[in-house]
Amino acid sequence: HQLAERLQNALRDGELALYYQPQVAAGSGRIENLEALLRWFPKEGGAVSPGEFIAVAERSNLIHRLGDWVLCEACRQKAQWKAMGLGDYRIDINFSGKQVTQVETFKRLEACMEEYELSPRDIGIELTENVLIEADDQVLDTLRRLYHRGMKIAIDDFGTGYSSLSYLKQFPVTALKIDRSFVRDAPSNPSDQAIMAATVFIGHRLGLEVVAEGVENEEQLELVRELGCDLVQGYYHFKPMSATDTQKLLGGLV
Ligand code: G
Ligand code: G
Ligand code: MN
Ligand code: NA
Repeated sequence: HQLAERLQNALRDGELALYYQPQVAAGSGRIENLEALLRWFPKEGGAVSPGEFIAVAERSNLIHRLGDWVLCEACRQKAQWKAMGLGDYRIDINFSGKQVTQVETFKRLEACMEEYELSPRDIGIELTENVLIEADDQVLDTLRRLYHRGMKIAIDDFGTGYSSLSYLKQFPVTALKIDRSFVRDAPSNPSDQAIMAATVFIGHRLGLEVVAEGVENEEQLELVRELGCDLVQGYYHFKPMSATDTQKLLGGLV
């Protein structure tokens, strides 16, 4: 595949970057955490969206090298910001399907965290429901160990997968991220509101944090606050930003 080849060269030529999108407290708007989002800036050829090139990487084995780059870069960046005294913001990393089939993925994460002298509270993990349900016992044991060491583990795109609610009691998770498809129309759509209210209820009863994704305007913010979401992430507060811009933002807060 031509795109897979371009991507392989991009990895070698340093064309990849992590962007960061803050998650804020729903009530105060205070920045709490950062989600790391992979971006590709080709020196030649057209731009490719993350959705597209991550899917291509998933179909080849490139996803492992790409994923390893992401987790090490996130650890490096977190260590740097920590050393600079730029506040205590956790960086959350996305893991895709194939990565989570291999226990080595989490071993490399732990190795990188050790290399940069990070604690389990410095880095978080985001997994989708479909990915979690396919995780084998070895991976689940590793996730449980990380969970017990205090690492935050979020279910991404919650409510859009194929799994049943029973996994919420089996799997080591600390947060639910309500998919932005529910948030988008919620102000005028009672069904979306009902699903979000139910998610907040079940999440809180299970002791989980609930994050509303894709909040783009005041109406959506008002609603997710009323419904009791703990954290908010979306363009209304911040778009994903380069490391340089994120650093400026965090520097202005200390
Ligand atoms: O940032 P954006 O919405 O364009 O991301 C598109 C998709 O790519 C989202 O589903 C997001 O979770 C995923 N994604 C972004 N960065 C990473 C990454 O570093 N690793 C993996 N596996 N997926 C990512
Ligand atoms: O699948 P995941 O939730 O990890 O994907 C996050 C993606 O959502 C990122 O690509 C990010 O760019 C995108 N995103 C973040 N905030 C908003 C928002 O307010 N509106 C929309 N449409 N996309 C958003
Ligand atoms: Mn995510
Ligand atoms: Na999501």
